[in-house]
Amino acid sequence: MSKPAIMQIGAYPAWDQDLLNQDYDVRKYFEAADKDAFLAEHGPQVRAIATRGELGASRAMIEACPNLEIVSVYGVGYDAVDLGACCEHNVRVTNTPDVLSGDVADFAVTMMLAQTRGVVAGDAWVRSDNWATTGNLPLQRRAFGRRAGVLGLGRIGFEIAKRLAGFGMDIAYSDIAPKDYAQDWTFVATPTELAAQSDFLFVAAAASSATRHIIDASVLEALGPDGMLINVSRASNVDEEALIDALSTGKLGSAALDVFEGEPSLDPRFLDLSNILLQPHQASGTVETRKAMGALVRANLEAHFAGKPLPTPVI
Ligand code: 8YV
Repeated sequence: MSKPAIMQIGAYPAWDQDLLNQDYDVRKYFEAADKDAFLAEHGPQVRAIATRGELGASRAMIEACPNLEIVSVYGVGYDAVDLGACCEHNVRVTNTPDVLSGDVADFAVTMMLAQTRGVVAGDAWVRSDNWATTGNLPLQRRAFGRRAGVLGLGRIGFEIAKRLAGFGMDIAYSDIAPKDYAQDWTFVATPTELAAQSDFLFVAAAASSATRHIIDASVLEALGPDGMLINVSRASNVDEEALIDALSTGKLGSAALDVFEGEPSLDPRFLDLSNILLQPHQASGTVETRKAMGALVRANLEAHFAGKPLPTPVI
């Protein structure tokens, strides 16, 4: 039997690529110089799209594949997949929830600790010989015992809050409604109120049109000159223009970002700010988690082509 044709939107680690190549006739969109010509040539044969969270699948891609049955996302976030187009064309969508929550939460807490204790600045201090010539690194701010807010207490937000509890922090969260599994933490109705009672504000909400710029100028102002914003969700959840303004005028103390509008490019003004920690969208980037994500992408494809229930369906 011939292998089903798959359109792959972005690169995967070699261990995933080898296994995908074994079972499918893989057409690599990301290697094509002329994307339109690629879609015209391969689209009609494609039965599945394998993509990544931040790359998704656009309406143009979906509609270029009239025989498309499923989009399998390597990532928990599926905001970049045009779900409307998928529904219209009867295309299933799967993602990779749960397997990455622990690593993303670890990384959010790592960014908080690194930024509040000046870990990156400390490394530069030693390397530039400032330690010997100028003296000690200026004093930093503590993490333990302070106030944390988590915006979006889903799978990842819950893991972040659990870790923060270990630092003796006073934890509040905001979500559509209070969560019955969050008895120890304070529910706050709005992002602005949450920011006003937080020293560290973690953004862990799944991105959608409803959450676009949910972190706006008023939330940043409420977080204040002593506050820190940590974003491990999607850039669209934060108004970057307002963030750059708040960081450069001192209305907001500092920020730590793993995600950017237009990544891997980013607004060059971020590079000129000393009160921000910049990371290359690597919160889920461990060998262990990425192997589990790749396995789940393949498990969903395999189940689909075997006519079995999908392990982690979105729609
Ligand atoms: C990945 C992600 O970095 O899970 C998501 O939604 O954005 C990330 O885990 C990405 O999908 C891998 O490229």
